[in-house]
Amino acid sequence: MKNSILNLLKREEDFISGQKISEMLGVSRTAIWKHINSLRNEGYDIQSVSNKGYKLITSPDILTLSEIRPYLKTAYIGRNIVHLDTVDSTNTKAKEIAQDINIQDGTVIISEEQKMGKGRLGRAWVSPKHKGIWMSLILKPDIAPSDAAIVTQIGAAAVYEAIKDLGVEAYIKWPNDIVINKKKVCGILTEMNAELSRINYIIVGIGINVNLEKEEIAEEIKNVATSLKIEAKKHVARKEVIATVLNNFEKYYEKFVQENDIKQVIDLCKQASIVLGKQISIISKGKEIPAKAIDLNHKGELVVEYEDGKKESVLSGEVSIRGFNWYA
Ligand code: BT5
Repeated sequence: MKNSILNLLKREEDFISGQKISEMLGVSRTAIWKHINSLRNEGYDIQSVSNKGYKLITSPDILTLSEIRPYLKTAYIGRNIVHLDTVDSTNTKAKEIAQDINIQDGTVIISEEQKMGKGRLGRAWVSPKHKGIWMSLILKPDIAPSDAAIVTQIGAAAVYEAIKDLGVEAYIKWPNDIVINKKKVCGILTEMNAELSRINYIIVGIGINVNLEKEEIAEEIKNVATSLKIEAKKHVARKEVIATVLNNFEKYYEKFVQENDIKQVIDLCKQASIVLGKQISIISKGKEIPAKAIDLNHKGELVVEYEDGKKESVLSGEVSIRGFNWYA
């Protein structure tokens, strides 16, 4: 009911009377008044004038479906949003939710903050309240488990394009980082629950630093992290960025799962790559092996050439890579 009232207020440019809301939605005026107060507590600025009714003045910067929907062009991704004020990790929450086999494909878990955000290999992801986008997509594709890694590249391409729309030049650091001016603005953590030949679900966790000022960046990541606000030099609307990421994501993801076509994504990831053509070190099982990054194949694997001339394609998740002097 609260959402229906909010949608009415959003549609109406002028005041709308309590009487009219009550008739349209079939609720008492006392109930409307209660819902209006609850919306005010969430940060909606709603003016009320006797004999005129209610008028929405401003909406808060929160990432509920009501706020994101006006910008969303997807058929199903993000059409069901679980919005949380706080959580340990949206990926962990998404896994819990995905246990329900009836959960809608494309459900997105979004939290205003994470207390224990996760990076890869047990690393932590710093996720302060209202300052970023911390979300996890639940996907149930009918693809082979061995093809799942490509979904990280789809996520990277989707975020990269959304950042480009802000007029900021970003790069993709294979396999799961987006960097601006050599600092990380986004990380992606893809997790999977599968049997040998069948995927039960994939969770794509996307973390984007949005409205952090330089001095708000946590001490432990100060030298490696940046935010969209720092780079775009302006406040950035999180809801618009989320919608753009989901719109882009669905476009590429559908092409992949329906037509097995990943060309556009790979081309984009190659074009935006900060890794290709560079000397890197492959860090695997505690060992650093120098190599040159030469290509990204159709599976989203990085093709490298070792010093002895041997070539190999490296699976995401299997290794970490570190360039030289990328992070100041
Ligand atoms: C990643 O891991 O980059 C994957 C991050 C995924 C985060 C999202 S948020 C929503 C969803 N729910 C979760 O719990 N996780 C996902 P990795 O490549 O391992 O990088 C981790 C490293 O990035 C850390 O060791 C830090 O050095 C750095 N880091 C941590 N927080 C950061 C931040 N907010 N911005 C930039 N760098 C950060």
